[in-house]
Amino acid sequence: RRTINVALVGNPNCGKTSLFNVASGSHEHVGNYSGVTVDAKEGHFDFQGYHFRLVDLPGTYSLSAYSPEELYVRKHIIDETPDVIINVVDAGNLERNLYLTAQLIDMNVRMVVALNMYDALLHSGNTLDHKKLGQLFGVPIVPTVSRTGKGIDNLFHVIIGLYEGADFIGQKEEIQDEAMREYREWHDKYVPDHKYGSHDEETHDFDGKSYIRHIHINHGPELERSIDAVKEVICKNENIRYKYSTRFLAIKLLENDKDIEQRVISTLPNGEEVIRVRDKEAERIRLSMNEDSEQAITDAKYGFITGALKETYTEKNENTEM
Ligand code: GDP
Ligand code: K
Ligand code: MG
Repeated sequence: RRTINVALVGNPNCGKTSLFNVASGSHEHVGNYSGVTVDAKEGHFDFQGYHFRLVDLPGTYSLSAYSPEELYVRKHIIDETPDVIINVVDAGNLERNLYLTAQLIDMNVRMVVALNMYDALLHSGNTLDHKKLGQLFGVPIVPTVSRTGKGIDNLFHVIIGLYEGADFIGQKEEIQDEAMREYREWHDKYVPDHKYGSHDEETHDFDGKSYIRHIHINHGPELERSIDAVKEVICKNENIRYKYSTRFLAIKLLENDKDIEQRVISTLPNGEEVIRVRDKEAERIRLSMNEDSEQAITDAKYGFITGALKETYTEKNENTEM
């Protein structure tokens, strides 16, 4: 029987542990990891002929290196290489929750969004076109209610599909084209002076399984130019088998991430050169965009999220016709 390794990633209080409990069942063996300061639980269960190993990771708002939780989650994703990541998102707090989603997309991981607290969203009268939001993000989005278990079967069906290689967003040409058409319409409407919509295929050899992301979050022409420049100098090292997505490395370096900086310097033969190119690009961004590259990257991600939500999320009072 095949084992699918799955990790739960999401903001604090979005319902990760509830999802973990309802999926793994309270009778299953649950053991705390030993030797780590942050709390991560592991559970096992069978579904549709597959064995699942599910890890409940600590809650985090970001994947930067600013807290032990953030570093721990990032390290788990890189070192444990889960087959699929469930990004649990609180449907009542989309803008903040989707920031982490945008960072996971940079990492090029196989992922599904569990749109949790869906009961509260329905109850609020606000509406979300989650299929369209999924197209804009290039990630399947499945509504769930962790507290009752609603939607959890759907979620794990999608996970099996992702594991077996079905790319729910990008594989079928017509779906992809439709997604890109909507993406461009959204972009033209809401982002007149930035080009966020991006169709950039990147193959990432993730734990021996090749995986193609069809949609990246485009950070605008200036930043994308810098990301490409840093990526290019990283990719000079032909013999290195990267555990990280090189795009993620480039973005993290432009965010002045000290942990990634250390890794690059200590493991890449041309590490010093990579840092020099990063410094040059960061300076170019500071001059051309009039803000530091870390802030520019954050702003670009929030710009993308805001635009995507304008297109898909409607407050109750906007729905009411008078
Ligand atoms: P975690 O911090 O991400 O692990 O979140 P928890 O699983 O501890 O859940 C935080 C709170 O949200 C708890 O009070 C849960 O009962 C509640 N909760 C979790 N999932 C749902 C859901 O889908 N709908 C509603 N209404 N509440 C939920
Ligand atoms: K909690
Ligand atoms: Mg929890």
